[in-house]
Amino acid sequence: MSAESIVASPKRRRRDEVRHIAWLWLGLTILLVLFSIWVPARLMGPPASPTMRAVESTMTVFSIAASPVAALVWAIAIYSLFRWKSRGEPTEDGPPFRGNGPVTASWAIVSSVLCVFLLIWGLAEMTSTTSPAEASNPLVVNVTGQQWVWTFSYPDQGDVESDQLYLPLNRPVVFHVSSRDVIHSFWVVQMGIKVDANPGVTTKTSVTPDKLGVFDIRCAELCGLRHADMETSAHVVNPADFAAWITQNGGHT
Ligand SMILES: [Cu+2]
Repeated sequence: MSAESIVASPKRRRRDEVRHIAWLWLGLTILLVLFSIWVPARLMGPPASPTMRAVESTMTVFSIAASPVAALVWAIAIYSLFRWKSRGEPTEDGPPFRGNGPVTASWAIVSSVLCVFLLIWGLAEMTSTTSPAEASNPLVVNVTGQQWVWTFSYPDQGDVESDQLYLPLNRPVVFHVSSRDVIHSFWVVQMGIKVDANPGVTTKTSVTPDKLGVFDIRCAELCGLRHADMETSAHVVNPADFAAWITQNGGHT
């Protein structure tokens, strides 16, 4: 065996290892991208507002952007687990990342590009989803959290009060959210809105429901023993049915 072939063999082995990890990375990236497209946005049921649609597309885009990064970590971890396993005390350390110029440079560049992209996307989506507050003729609903129920009242409809939320289809709603005791969090799951309910403070959030049906309202802030039971329903109905419901409960439209 010549001197060159003895020197060349660890180099070739290193190249093979890098190639195997690259294939593993590619495979895992494809799997994670498919998962990102199909799973995260569907976990909370069909969207019932433009806000929720924006939230879901953000979840999908962020998951896709994270896929190659997560896949790289998993690929190296899985490969190390099976191929670089050392029985007993390891005799030598691997080559350090710090001294590897191309790796650190590409790591810094890719991370920066990803962060800037996610920041711009996040800010743009945040701006687009907070705009319904300025819409004309919004329906105002006061939301009060207390251990462990939600109460809704309609100040412009004769202070009708209910433990179920009723909303007319396609009309912007502004929620004035508060609490009687501890901190709760008002979360209308399929409408994509969630805001803290603080005692002595009114927080506002808004949404335009654009789908008929019954949706989930939960408390999203641990608030005591029966926090998990602090849930109710949001009923999105036709405007005529909403007016009828208000009248039935002693209010006026
Ligand atoms: Cu709670």
